[in-house]
Amino acid sequence: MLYSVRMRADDGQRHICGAEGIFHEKEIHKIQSEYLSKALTHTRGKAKNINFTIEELPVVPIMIKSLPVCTCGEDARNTIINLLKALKCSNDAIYSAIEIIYNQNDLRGAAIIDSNSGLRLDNNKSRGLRAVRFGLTEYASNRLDENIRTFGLVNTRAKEGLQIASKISSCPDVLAELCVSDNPDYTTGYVASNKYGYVRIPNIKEYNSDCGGRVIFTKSKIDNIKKYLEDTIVLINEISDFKGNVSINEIIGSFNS
Ligand code: PML
Ligand code: MG
Repeated sequence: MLYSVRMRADDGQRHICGAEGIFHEKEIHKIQSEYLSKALTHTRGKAKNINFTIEELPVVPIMIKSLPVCTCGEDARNTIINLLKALKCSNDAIYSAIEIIYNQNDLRGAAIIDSNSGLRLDNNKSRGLRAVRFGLTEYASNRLDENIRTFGLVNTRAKEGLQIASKISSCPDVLAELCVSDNPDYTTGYVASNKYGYVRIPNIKEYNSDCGGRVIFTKSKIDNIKKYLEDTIVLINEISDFKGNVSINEIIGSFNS
């Protein structure tokens, strides 16, 4: 039997952290204690409320492949803007996303932005929409660990980031996602899309800043996205290729030639 295990922690006022996955019954104890340690030792501060949701999956999950991964070490702001422009997000949409990510420090889920008008479609400023009910098969989890080791990435961060980005991009209404970790000591973020994959961007924010969050760019109505992100159960059963450092021109150029 498979279970969705989710944790969310706050300090009474501000979001501290969350974690999530799909696991066999025999793994739940171990995972719950890992999530508890994460909440109690987080660099955003001391958790005062820690909530767990553990539920048996009511239906068989949709199986997907993770996004391909690369890293672009060029100027972070230019990389974000160039990738999002190449994905046909308007300037208004790109600048509203940057404003949300860099000027807000309490966004728990993802802000949803119309990729043309740049208007924010979800109506709860600090909540956003949280993508939940996703995980990895044991095979995919081991393959992902191997790749993360080979490419010298930070295991927990990249592992969580790639899973959530792969679920979000598998939603047919999503054009792109921009993510900056809200952890003050983690300064690598990404732009994810079906077209260009999961492009990791180092130095995306200042060290010690607790800004961050996720913005999802869409062309459709909020309802379609909300249902998919919150309710559809997605399990990653295959891991796509990993690459090392790739230039922005190679990323964008290889699709336009
Ligand atoms: C987070 O901490 O919530 C976001 C993780 C971003 C991961 C970027 C990476 O691949 O290293
Ligand atoms: Mg975080």
